[in-house]
Amino acid sequence: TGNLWGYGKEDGPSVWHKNYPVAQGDRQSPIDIVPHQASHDPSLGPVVLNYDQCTSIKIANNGHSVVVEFDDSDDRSVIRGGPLDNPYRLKQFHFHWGVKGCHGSEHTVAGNSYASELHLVHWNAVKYTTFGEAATAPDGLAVLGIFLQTGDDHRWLNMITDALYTVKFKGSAADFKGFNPKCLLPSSLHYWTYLGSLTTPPLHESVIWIVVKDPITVSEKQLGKLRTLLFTGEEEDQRTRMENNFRPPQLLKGRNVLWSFR
Ligand code: 1SD
Ligand code: ZN
Repeated sequence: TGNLWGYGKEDGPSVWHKNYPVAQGDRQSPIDIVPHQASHDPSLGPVVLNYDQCTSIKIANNGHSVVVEFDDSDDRSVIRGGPLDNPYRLKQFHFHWGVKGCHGSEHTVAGNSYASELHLVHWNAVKYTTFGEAATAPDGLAVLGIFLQTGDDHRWLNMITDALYTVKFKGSAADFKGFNPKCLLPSSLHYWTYLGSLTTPPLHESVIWIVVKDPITVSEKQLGKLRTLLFTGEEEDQRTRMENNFRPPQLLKGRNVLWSFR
């Protein structure tokens, strides 16, 4: 189909290095977070999210995930604090998930996977003029990662899952205004942080990762709705369900993981 990469047998994470050699680089993501090997950094403050009510614009299927995009033309929705030297603007959020409950997150904790992982992607608009420029700079992006475990229904995730029928096919998009992702976060934002990369090609080593320790809870039924999305476009004869769209943990290569909580 002319796609350079995907999550299938022939185009999945194990072959990404052929087209994207940085896949074998020194600061790749995700990683396995081993809590007792992480260092406490008492100078790390809390992360603070200033998310305005009204900056979400649309929901889209980009062929790899479902993405909610934001108006990032000003500082109305930013993350600050923690390891960040200045505010980073919210650009979009998306999810990674598996086929059945036990796998699906990208980061793992002491070797354990969660069912899914939410990524809120922010960029450094103080130092860089466009998202694209920031995405190739070592301090260009800040991604907040939230684990999803299975259990009860998550009240606010329904806002997303109810809109999925509009973006079933790759390349489809629909209006999605006024959604504040704050409702998808756990009550504590205690986190681990380390320097890494995008987890999808082009795998740029430009991300300050902030991975939140406490998961949110969503139901198996809600995850099932994510799995009704398709990797494929409306015009393609073959239909492939969107699932297992996660990259497995990469080598730490001497990096330090820091934590902020007690
Ligand atoms: O998978 C996303 C990808 O869709 C895109 O959003 C990219 C940023 O341009 O980020 C990656 S990830 O590293 O946040 N998984
Ligand atoms: Zn992601």
